[in-house]
Amino acid sequence: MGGTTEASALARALAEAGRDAVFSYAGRTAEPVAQPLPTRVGGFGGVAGLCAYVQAEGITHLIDATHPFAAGMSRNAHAACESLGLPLIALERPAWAAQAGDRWHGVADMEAALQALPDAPARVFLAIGKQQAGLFAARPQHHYLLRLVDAPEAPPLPDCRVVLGRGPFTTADDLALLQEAGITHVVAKNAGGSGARAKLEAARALGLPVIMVERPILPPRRVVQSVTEAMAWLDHG
Ligand code: 3Y8
Ligand code: NAP
Repeated sequence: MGGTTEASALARALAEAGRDAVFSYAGRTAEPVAQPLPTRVGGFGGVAGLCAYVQAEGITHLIDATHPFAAGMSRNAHAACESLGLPLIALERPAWAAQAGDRWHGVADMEAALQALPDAPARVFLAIGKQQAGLFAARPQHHYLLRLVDAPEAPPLPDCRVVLGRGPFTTADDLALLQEAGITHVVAKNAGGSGARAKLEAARALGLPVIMVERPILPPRRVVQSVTEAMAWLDHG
């Protein structure tokens, strides 16, 4: 189950090893990056749909390489594998940790991120995608810079500017973006990994505060942090 840089790296390793595997996208973006494996796109239809798919396809192992904030998918994968007795591991990168010079304000969820913004008008880089951007309409006094994968049908917020980008991003580009947009605050999810870290490096360089949303709590499952470990698990279970 893909949708991350690590999932794409795992797909390459599986293809190179000639393993019988299928890659799964939710279908959130218009043109997801092509994978070197047979690929399915779209939801399964909840836990029951996932169980039916696994049985119909004769799936023997499930690797949840979804983004740490794809909590619904991870919970469903865990429930389906529990009920079927199917081997499951998560391929998950470590959370980011604040470094010297970082000005992070940790919050539990996106609602708390909204509350953490100042009352006085600010210029906020909302690097959280599209699905939760609407929450920030409750604080219309700020200017929002949004980075999305696909162009939205309508502006997601009253005072906003949208830039399009799929990532992985570079520090130089994010530094230029934050400076040129006169950003005063960054809102980010603790995605971990390398694909979205650039904005944190840029914020540190500019001394900007980052409102960092912690990861959702997921059910206990076996987690590996590298493609090598995931491949070894497939070979030895
Ligand atoms: C559809 C597949 C690869 C995978 C690349 C990673 C890196 C770039 C960073 C910022 C943050 C954000 C967002 C982000 C990152 C990687 C990785 C990662 C964050 C694609 C992809 C799919 C999605 C879905 C999309 C969400 C959105 C989130 C944009 C492909 C590009 C903000 C998460 O328009 C929408 O509805 C977008 C929805 C879920 C979060 C949201 O709530 O809006 N990802 N992202 C996957 C599917 O359909 O199953 O289109 O090619 C994958 C990647 N996104 O192979 O190189 O590994 O994390 N994705 C966040 O971290 O906050 C961007 O802009 O700084
Ligand atoms: P989510 O809220 O956890 O899941 C909602 C529903 O979307 C799931 O119940 C499932 O539908 C479907 N779904 C999610 N991921 C899927 C996958 N890989 N294959 C098939 N169906 C999937 O999901 P999300 O947070 O929107 O994430 C969607 C995709 O974007 C995932 O691939 C994730 O890795 C990627 N992504 C998400 C984020 C993020 O910030 N959330 C960031 C980067 C990449 P059914 O119930 O119908 O099966």
